Amino acid sequence: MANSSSGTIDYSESLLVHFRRIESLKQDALSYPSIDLNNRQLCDLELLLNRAFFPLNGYLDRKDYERVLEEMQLADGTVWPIPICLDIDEKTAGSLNRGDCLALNDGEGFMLAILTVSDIWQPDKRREALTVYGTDDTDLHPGVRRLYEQCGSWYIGGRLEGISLPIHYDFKEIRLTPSETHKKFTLNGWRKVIGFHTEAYLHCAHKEMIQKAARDAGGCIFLQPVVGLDHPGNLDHYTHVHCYQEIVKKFPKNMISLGLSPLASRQAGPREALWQAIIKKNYGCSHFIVETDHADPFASHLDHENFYPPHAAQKLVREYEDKTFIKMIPAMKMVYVEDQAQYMPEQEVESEMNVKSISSGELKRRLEEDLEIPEWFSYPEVVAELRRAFPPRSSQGFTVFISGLSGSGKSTLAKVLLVKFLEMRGRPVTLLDGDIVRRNLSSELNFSREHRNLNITRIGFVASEITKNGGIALCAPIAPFEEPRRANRELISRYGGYIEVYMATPIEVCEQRDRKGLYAKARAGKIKAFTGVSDPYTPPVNPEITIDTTEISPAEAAQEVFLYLVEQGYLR
Ligand code: PPS
Repeated sequence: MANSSSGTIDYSESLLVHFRRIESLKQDALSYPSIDLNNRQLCDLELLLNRAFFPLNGYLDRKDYERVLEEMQLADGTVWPIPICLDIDEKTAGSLNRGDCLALNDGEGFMLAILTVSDIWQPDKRREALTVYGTDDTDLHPGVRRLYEQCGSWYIGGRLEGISLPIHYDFKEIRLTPSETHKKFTLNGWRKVIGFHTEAYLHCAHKEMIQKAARDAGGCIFLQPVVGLDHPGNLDHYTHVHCYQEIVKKFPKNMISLGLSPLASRQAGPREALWQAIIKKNYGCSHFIVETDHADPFASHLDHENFYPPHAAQKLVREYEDKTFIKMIPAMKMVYVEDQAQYMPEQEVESEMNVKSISSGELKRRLEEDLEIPEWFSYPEVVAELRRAFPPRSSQGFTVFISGLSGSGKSTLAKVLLVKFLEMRGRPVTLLDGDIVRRNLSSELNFSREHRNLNITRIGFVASEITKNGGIALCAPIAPFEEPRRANRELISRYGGYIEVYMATPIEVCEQRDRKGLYAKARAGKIKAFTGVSDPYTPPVNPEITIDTTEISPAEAAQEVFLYLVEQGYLR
């Protein structure tokens, strides 16, 4: 910013200087190596560039990283509980040196920032897992699983120079940066602002709880839901934001502001809550509502115990209030008291009062079965959004994933089902038989474990798109390994039904049939790594349906699948 001779600040000149600098950065960057960031990394980069991660001005170097792990502070003593480093693969690490510049791009190769590398090192992931998450067991904690399985094995630290914030085309008006929220709060005359962070759908009880917290603290509310990690075509994302937009309308005027946050959650419980508190402070909040099970990987999972002890997150955020300068407000559970037709804090409920609630599992069931959702529980506008996004099972798409040995009856079953579904004319149907896929989608793949898994992941991706758009995907590959089957289940069940059918026909029967003569060739050593003969087949862990076609006809096998689909509400 320059001072003109009249003593006033000349903003136009300052902007010009800024744009010139960006242009020259971009020019220089043409000679730098570059990497395209994944969604997770883009979230971190956006919050580094927009200063939500203040005081960080880039990725942690090794000294800061070590201190963050051990003491939850940077090398200079500033509180910072979560390591923010750029993870890269070994090859990229080998090509970089300290002092090098690296261009950071989005998924389309659009340049967003220049990183001047100050440190490159191989982190001890076990230590990071133990200190940040409290365990190094990948089965116990999804954050640890992500660290081990999805993050590169090398880290780089260094200063960032921003060229552009990641580009978003959706909900631009509520993607507020910290400087924009500060400005908004000041213009509204808000001095006390209560930050509320969420990833969940909000209903009446949440609204009552947030409003009560604001009233008690004498402040206004900054509702900051998390968005950003989902596939851009994921309907869930839009439903979430539309629901938040509806719920905001239920608060008194000029009391609440909505801003989306591209935070890549670590699900690290207390540490994450403290991190979020610092971020909320950077957005201009004076208070922060912390849940009993804040950032727990299993928060609101009815069928899974929480990983962190209850209230641990609240305790930690409170302990650090003097250093973070943001006050912790414990989230209060509100329940609906029928006799009084109103919500009240759970701790104030007396034994003779009739309390009502609907769990998230029950809400899901009511949506799936098209049942009533009462107005005391949620607002009609929110329910309408949810009904649009989660239609009853009878109009959802689904995938029937048939896995089993060659000759076990997969293709025959898939073909009978195809004909039956086409006859019914309810939903569009697509057959992804092993042979068809190998010819059209995976022609370059061989039968190594890696290529088989890639083949199954591709099938899963196509099936997820079909399911998302309300169709039926019939998949019939051998799919001999559990990991890609599990990944497909996770991906597809987000969009509709996933029905795994295990063809348990014994190998002796398959081999006896040997319609393609492949078993004979495999036994003679003419086909290498043939499933069941010289390559393993791991049966599915928890299939919805198991069928042995030794004694039953294809029509009977198809009938079993039909009965299951009717019983589960996918077919009427
Ligand atoms: S996988 O493992 O799921 O990727 O296999 P898939 O894509 O279903 O392909 C299986 C069909 O390929 C033929 N074939 C082999 N199968 C198993 N192992 C080896 N080495 C192999 N080589 C070729 C075989 O005809 C399979 O078809 P189906 O319909 O199962 O008999």
